[in-house]
Amino acid sequence: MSNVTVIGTQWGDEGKGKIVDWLASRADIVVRFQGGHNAGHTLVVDDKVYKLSLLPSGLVRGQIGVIGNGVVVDPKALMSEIDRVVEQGLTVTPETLWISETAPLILPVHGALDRAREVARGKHKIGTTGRGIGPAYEDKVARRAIRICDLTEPETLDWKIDELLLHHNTLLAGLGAETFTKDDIFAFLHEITPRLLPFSCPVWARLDEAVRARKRILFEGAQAVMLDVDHGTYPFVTSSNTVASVAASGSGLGPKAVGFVLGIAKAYTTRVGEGPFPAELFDDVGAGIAERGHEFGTVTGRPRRCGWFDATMVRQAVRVGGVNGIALTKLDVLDGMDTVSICVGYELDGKPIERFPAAPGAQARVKPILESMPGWSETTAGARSWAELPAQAIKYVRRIEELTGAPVTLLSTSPQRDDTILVT
Ligand code: 2SA
Ligand code: MG
Repeated sequence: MSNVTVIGTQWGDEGKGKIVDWLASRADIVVRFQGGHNAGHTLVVDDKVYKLSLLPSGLVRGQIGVIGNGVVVDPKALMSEIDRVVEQGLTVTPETLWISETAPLILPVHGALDRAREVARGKHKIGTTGRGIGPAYEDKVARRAIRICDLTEPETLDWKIDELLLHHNTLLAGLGAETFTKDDIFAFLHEITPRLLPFSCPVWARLDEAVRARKRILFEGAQAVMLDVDHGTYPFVTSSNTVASVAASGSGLGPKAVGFVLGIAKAYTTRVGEGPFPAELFDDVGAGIAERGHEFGTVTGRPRRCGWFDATMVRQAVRVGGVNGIALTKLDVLDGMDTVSICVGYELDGKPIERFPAAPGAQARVKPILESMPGWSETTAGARSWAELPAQAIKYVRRIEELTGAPVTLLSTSPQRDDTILVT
């Protein structure tokens, strides 16, 4: 098997964790390349449930886990996540977890600024996870981030903290939020350094060696294409690129490393946070999907908005994300519905359009064009072969393939790892 890059094709929570876990047994190394602890991946292994935010899912199966330079690292969140999984019986050592020495840190100033800004935005709030992701990426691009390697040089930290606080305290004070002192930041860094530094290494060099040794790499995307800072529903997006090409730059490898791109799509659509969602359901049908699908955020526990499968949006994600095949998840949540619908296009101000528009006003105004088909009464939950699926469910999957322009190569029928059908 060549390398595989897994990305979300909707607004996140497509079930990437389970699929990555399923694929992890066929890989040697699992790499996170963007995002931070705003991601939430749930893995169910036998009777154990692992909720991961920052740690690569492969760690659960004993593979090497890598946090690449494209990830923003909250060191305290990382340490408590490590403590939690160690308590559940996993082993996490510098041999099994490699963290890029050039990854930027998320500091308490970032979370404070993220939350203060959301309050200030009022009805225009983005609905962020409040974890400081946006401000940390801003600092990276503005060249003022404190990176893991800086922790080895107290003299560098000294002037970088001054620069950081000059910027952030001005903003925080302007928003009426509490400011930070140099001592606060030093104390925070002092506390985390001894635990964090042993994991720090030149990830790019180790991965390059791994590629040369023909090790198989699985890249684990977080969030999804519609939350991509360039290609998503901007400004209601996260602050990183989430498309497959970033697997290379976010880990320090060349573009060929990306390999097969598997796009994860839920059999319907969900979204947490604010922003446009053309196929959203506001009725009992949507509430039923939310209930049967247990649609609550892994990280913040927020209820997710639910709607029909939006094939137009997934087709767009397939195209900009470079998706070669789709893994369709949670089909069983649609079991027992009389009819199921798919969004096959949009109407903007009374005219049909083929693409999701770029401007926020137009994005909010588009109306879905729905196509309905009979549902299926039989259960698909736990099916392990194509032959076990009801005919109508197969038709639904085939229609999704036609409309999105990508083959469904995997089908997941429950959170359990083995309830996965490889479509050949
Ligand atoms: P942020 O915090 O700056 O990245 O938020 C910006 C937007 O990105 C969305 N976002 C997410 N959407 C779905 N799932 C995410 N992770 C958690 C999960 C969510 C949770 O996997 O369950 O627990 O609430 C995630 N992370 C960021 C966010 O909703 C904003 O729309
Ligand atoms: Mg999630």
